[in-house]
Amino acid sequence: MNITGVELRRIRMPLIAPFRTSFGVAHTRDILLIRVVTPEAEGWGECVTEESPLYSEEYTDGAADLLRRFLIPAVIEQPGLCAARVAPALACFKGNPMAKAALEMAVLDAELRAAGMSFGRYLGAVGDDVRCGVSVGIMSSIEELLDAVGGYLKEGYLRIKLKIQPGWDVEPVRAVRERFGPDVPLQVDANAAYTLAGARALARLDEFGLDLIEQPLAAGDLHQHAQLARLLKTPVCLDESITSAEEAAYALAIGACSVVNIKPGRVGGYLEARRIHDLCQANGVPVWCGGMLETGLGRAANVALAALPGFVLPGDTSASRRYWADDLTEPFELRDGRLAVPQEPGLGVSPLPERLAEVTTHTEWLSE
Ligand code: OSB
Ligand code: MG
Repeated sequence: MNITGVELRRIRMPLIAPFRTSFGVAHTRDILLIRVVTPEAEGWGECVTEESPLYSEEYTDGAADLLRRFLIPAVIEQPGLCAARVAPALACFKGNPMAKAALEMAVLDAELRAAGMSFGRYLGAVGDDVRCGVSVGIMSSIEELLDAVGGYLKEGYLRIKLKIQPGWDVEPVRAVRERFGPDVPLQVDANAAYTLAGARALARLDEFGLDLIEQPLAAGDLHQHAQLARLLKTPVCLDESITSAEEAAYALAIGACSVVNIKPGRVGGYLEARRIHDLCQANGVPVWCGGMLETGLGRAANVALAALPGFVLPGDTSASRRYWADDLTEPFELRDGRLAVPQEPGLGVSPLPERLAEVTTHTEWLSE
């Protein structure tokens, strides 16, 4: 496959409601899209960086600069490029997994559209739908939280994830358990807001029968996570800490976690994400698909990934309307707590032209 050129496009989409985590609050998403053009087909990539480097070191303007100056030139000059060659071609540039993942996703989409094969088929999906959970942000009151959780349960979500931080942990979890009962699959995500010194507060969550606690400590604190895991009954799951299959193998070997959240952007792409899945599946470690408030493009690929057999827990693969009044693509809709895996070639969905035009704030064309 020879790349004719690449478009970098910025879009701005308002979230249906603000989303608050321990590291910040998002009202809108300013998203970088990549469109790879080849003689046979076009492919779309969605970069999952946020506007500011609060979740990880990457941020959207930085990713755009890196793609423009280094990553896109390095792939455009490769004759006969395929998605599997993208990561090796970019390996000389340090870090920046989200920018790299977006470019690999666009190349893979073009390749698969040209070949008439879906993402799910290529990645190894089994079954034609996936079980979905929902990530519920930090709210300004317990009442507001209970309303939100009640609404999501009514829509059919199969598990609830509560964002927590010091001061918003035991009380919201207790309130959700009291209102909705012990049988609702429930988990929490701290986005690295605690230190090992705060382990006592986290141990107070043990009585609520949570399925897991996600990323309680800083991304680099693998050994502290291993210590914490020994102090808690609740299984520890890592998100921010797991940046590659190698890192996942190490984290599992030292007992830093017993569950893994797989986000393709965080690990440099769908191919590395699949390697982490394979590693975990071979070791009997449950995984689930995380999310980064994606549009229908990223959602399509995540749903395909989440259909791999080792994804035994419901993902943060929520329906379009959990995020957007109008998605960029045909909306993903929840049926019996599930989203359908797209079956058409590539991502199986494309931006709706009018919607794309409406939300675009900037475009830029790069060619050899
Ligand atoms: O930690 O999983 C996270 C969103 C943005 C950044 C980090 C996280 C999240 C979510 C939302 O929890 C997941 C989603 O619904 O896309
Ligand atoms: Mg997380």
